[in-house]
Amino acid sequence: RPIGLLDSGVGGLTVVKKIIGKMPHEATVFIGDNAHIPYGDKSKAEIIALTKQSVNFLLSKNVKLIIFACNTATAVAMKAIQKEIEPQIIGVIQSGAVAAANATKNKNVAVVATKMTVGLHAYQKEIQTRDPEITVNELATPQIVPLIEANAGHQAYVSALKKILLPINNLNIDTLVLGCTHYPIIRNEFVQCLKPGIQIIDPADQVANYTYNIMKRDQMFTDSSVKGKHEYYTTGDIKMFDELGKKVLQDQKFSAQ
Ligand code: DGN
Repeated sequence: RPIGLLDSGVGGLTVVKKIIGKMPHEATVFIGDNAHIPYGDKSKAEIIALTKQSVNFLLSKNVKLIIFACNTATAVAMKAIQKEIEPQIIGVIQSGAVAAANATKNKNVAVVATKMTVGLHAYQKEIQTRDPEITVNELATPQIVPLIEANAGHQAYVSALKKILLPINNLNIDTLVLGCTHYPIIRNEFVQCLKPGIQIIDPADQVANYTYNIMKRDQMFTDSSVKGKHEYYTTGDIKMFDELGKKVLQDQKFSAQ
């Protein structure tokens, strides 16, 4: 049985990449709800309803585990939906918070994410549960996802990030969490626009380790003599999804459905 992953768009593919890297024998099914991007500006009820649709799609694919490869869906819908379904759901926020709490030396962290994730203080709560002394500066950056979904290109990303990251560069932080799964796609541009010395946390690294540990504990691994198959679905424009998917996964065999 495959591992299921969902996102509101192509951002979740950054998590798929880490999962495949960590567990190459596992099959995966990904659904990107590109028709309804961005989730970050929608109401809670809308986000829950849309996330449920993607979950039902993944359940129809007989997945053994579901990863919410979307911070917004994790913050809003994970707890409610977990109560209704059998397979375990793994979100990205808890993992990102653990990684950030472990990484910061000066106990001053920033998080960039969608309006919804920031409005719910999802990262602040999780990070401060681990260490109440850590200051968590949260910044909503809704400008970035539409640029990435439109494949806007290096120059567009750099000029947007230069403005967006100004307040972050003026804080005395040593750690920045990419609290939206789209952002690692333009990690190089983040590095270029951030003050030197600030370390970047991609929660997906920790998500892959966490998922591996859960699957080991519950003996959920598949036969390691076969290489996993990967399926990619979108509710939106297949051509665009295919183009971006090939770029994110650097896989010429990537094929959207
Ligand atoms: N990729 C989603 C997240 O991690 O929150 C957000 C994308 C969006 O809907 N704006």
